[in-house]
Amino acid sequence: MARIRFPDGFHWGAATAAYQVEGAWREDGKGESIWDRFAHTAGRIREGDTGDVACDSYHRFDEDIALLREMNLTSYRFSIAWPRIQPEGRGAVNAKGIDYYGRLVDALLAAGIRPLPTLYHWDLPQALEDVGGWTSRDTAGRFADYAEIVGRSLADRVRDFLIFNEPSIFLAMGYLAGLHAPGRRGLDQWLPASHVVNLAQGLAFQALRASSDDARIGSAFAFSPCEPMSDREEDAEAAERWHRVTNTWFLDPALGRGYPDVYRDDLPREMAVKSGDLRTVAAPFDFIGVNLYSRTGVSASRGGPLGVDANPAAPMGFDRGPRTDAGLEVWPDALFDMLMRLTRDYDAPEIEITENGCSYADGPDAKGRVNDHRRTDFHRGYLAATARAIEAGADVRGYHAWSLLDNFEWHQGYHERFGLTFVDFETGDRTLKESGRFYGEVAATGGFTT
Ligand code: GCO
Repeated sequence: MARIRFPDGFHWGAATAAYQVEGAWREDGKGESIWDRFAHTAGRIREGDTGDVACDSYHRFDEDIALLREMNLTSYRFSIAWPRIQPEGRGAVNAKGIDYYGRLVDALLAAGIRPLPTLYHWDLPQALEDVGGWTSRDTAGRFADYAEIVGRSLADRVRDFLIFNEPSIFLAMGYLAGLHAPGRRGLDQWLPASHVVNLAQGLAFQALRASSDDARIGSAFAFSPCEPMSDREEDAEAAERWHRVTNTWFLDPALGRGYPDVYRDDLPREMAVKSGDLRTVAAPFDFIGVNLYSRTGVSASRGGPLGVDANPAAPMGFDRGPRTDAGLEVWPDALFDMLMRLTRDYDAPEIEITENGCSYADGPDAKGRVNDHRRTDFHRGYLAATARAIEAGADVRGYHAWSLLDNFEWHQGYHERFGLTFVDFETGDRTLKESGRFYGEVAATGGFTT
């Protein structure tokens, strides 16, 4: 038996996102978001599910905070819905929206829990989409205005901010594959949109910094170590190219390293990069948010714009570890490897694990207990990997389980359950799962025994 220990002051947290949990989609002056529009469009979401009610956290956040307390957690990562703050994505501020997040923050602070808001977890105001969305440069300026409002309203009580959640995912799913809102498809959408998001990130960084000198600012990126699926040289090269596109496309420009040099010569033109832009995208983050679920198997391929086949999930990809219900391989070394690579490549930055978790469908047994032992095993494995990385020199300050609650899992609707808490979507009732109890013990004692 060995004792896994975490440093004193380590942040023990759980994460959610506005559209996935809040519900109240048109209450108190909230504007329509691209996710409202998308989910209300027939055929987009599994079984026609929507986030109209979701976990009803807009009305039930006291229960959410009670769960955080029951698990002894010290950090809550949630996101702010831009269309609650500016219903049309520009102009006048909706006081009721600001008031909602102010009340949430105050209640967290009163419970001794650090608020960690994300400014953008994918719910762009539909009014901005109607005039070009993330492919329009103007959206970057609108996002900076919104960031300024959030800073002005909350920075007196909130110190830690995340700007974006997973730009690589929302752009790939929403602008390349068309599976997420706003359902656009094509490299000619993805390329300019990814540059506008980088511009927005730089401008929002400046706006938040202006609201408070000691704000601690980061973004949460989707990371997944890219591993060649064979020992062929060309697969190794493909894996490295894919790493630079998926893992660092939104990090390197922010840190002054420009766009990863992996693509075609005419890239800057296709992305509509203008002179001076590489200064605007600068965002010298105080910490890097790491969202990580699994590793990605990569092989060279003649098809596809990057000459790469990348397989994070079933039926392709690696399958040495067991698979979660979402088809991802359980592979704790993925987290260790990624933390160490960031530590090496970026000079030991401060890191917060902003998401890590798994989907399993377990529900209540006859006694009402949810014995989701596979989720407990998952967190044991990834937490042990985190502790190992800290010992090896990674500066990891916190860990946030995705998710506090079972919630609306994007185009999969309510089909995938990622929560430490079971949610009955008929009644909204919440039941802490056994994995939540385990995690609560870890948070209370600063470690666990293997
Ligand atoms: C993401 C988002 C979350 C998801 C989670 C599970 O990573 O896609 O940040 O909103 O719900 O990752 O897929």
